[in-house]
Amino acid sequence: MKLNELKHAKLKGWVEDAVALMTPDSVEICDGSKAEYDRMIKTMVDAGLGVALNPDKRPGCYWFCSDPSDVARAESRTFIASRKKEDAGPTNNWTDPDELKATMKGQYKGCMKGRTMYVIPFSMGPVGSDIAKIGVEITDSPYVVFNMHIMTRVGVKVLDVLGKDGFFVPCLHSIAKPLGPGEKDTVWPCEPDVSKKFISHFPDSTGDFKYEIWSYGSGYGGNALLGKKCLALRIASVLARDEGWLAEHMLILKLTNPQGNVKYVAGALPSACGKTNLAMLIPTLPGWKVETIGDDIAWMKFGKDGHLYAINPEAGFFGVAPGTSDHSNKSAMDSIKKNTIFTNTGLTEDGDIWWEQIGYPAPGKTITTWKGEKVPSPKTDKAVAGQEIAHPNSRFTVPASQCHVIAKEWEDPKGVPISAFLFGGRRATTIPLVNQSKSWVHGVFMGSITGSEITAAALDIKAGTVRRDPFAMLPFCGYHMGDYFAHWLKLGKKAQDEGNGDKLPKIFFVNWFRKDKDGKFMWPGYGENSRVLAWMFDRCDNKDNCLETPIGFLPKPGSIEAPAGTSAETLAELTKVDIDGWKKEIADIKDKHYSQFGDKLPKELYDLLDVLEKELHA
Ligand code: GTP
Ligand code: SPV
Ligand code: MN
Repeated sequence: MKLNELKHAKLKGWVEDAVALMTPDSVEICDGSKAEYDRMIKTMVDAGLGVALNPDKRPGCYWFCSDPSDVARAESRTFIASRKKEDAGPTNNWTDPDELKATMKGQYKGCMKGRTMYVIPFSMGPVGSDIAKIGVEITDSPYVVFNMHIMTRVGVKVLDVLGKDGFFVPCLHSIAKPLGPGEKDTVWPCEPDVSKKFISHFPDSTGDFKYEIWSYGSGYGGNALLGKKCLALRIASVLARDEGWLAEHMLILKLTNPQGNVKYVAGALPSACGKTNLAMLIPTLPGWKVETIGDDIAWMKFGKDGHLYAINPEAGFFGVAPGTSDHSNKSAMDSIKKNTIFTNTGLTEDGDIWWEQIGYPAPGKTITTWKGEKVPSPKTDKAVAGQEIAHPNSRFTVPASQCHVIAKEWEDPKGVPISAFLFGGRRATTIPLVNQSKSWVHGVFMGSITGSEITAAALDIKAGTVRRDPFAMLPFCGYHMGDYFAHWLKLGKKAQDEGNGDKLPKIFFVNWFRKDKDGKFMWPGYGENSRVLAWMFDRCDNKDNCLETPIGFLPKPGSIEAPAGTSAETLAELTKVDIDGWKKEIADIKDKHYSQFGDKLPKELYDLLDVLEKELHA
């Protein structure tokens, strides 16, 4: 399709302006077809930037490696450029939107020389459904085009829904590597100087568009696939605030108990803290079943019946590769046997992928690392820090429809009614295995104080140290985090005022990541997490399986059976109140976390912190 065939005048004008600014050699409007997908991959493979994997082992699969500067989200280069600084809040980077646009326009000037500009119309959510939102991404990266094909719904059908004047979020993206005459890419093209990358959001611009996303210099993941974190979380969270719904960094799963009763659970865990794994979990508890609705993002609205309904706005999974094995996540391993894009994993001699903790040692004498170096194949699959074969944030991109445990209702535009929320993080100490909130407000309190060890999913911060990541939304909330807490409180209060308080999801906090004094995980995790899901399921039915404590409702002894290999003492340790640990936790929240929100912090939350402090000292 050609540019002049676009029927939507505003869209056409926007693309024409981008062409004038970025001066690509040609322009293509993407149709979302399989032929287009194949052609984009071929462009990269022919240029030597990707490798077709062995079709006997991984049919339809490809291996790509990025520049070492471009392996994860760049949080320090992510901006919420609201008109007023205070609307971005203390947890976001802010720059004046006019200044930022002026800077970025300077960078965008001529940035697509020698390349094709692709225009990708995409839908987050089933095409044409009331809850879906349309975006259009302009990019000069074929890699972005085929990943967007998998992660979103792309194509002409989206333009049909847009019609002549439908709403869309413009998403501008360039890898920032113009080509001179005759010049060819020899490595992953991007801006290698991290300080020149930008992932900018304009949530309330007054120009032609109210919401805009401008990304420059990175071709990787959430920096470049702009439907995901940029649109479906940062911009959508602003829309959700204004329109009374929720856009969250949450997996959605369908849980069926041995009696055949179903509940849907949505869970927020920070990046690389277990959402994909939980969404596809294979229960070790007999008779229980987990099916997947989504693994990263949930959009939720109240239905007329007072229940909160969730959809997964995405169409694929962009999952963390290392740690994925037949033991930890067989459903993911089965899903990625074909038609999958692998980025920054290792490449074996026989044309297959490999990563740390894949469950078997690398075959063959040598293996190619994500940096393209041939090294001796490791004899075990254990990770060795600093000698990674796969980058710790290496990922697979796979269509959700290829997942064997995808729930049949995963694309239902109505969504699924949520019975329980879980929040959690990666905490070596203090935080128990599971803890139920005493009320909606207490649940919001729990979400607001979430702490987690930093993982490799973000580029420029130190992995391993604990930071507060409220609701797992720290890098993804498009406005002031204090207002975000207030939004959650407001939705709960509204439901209660309308007599629907009992239909609100119950709220839980989980921690799979406690460690013993030798640094070993105390809880086996993965499939064994089904024991916690089962306990939560019964809690939703008000079963007598808990004890009230100052921090919340903890499992009654015996209500969760210890998995094989976990002693009763360990389980008791995991489910008790660590009074000293919590005292430290509270001091940290007061001094370093809540203090930054000033009078934007809802009083109810501060009050709960005071109550908790008093009870722990009593
Ligand atoms: P994003 O895609 O970055 O949002 O990550 P995610 O939250 O989906 O995390 P994912 O499920 O991909 O897990 C990240 C890492 O945590 C992987 O290496 C997993 O093997 C590991 N992991 C997941 N669940 C568990 C668990 O229950 N216990 C332990 N010890 N590790 C886990
Ligand atoms: C995350 O970091 O939470 C991800 C990966 O899901 S990315 O799409 O790169 O943001
Ligand atoms: Mn994520």
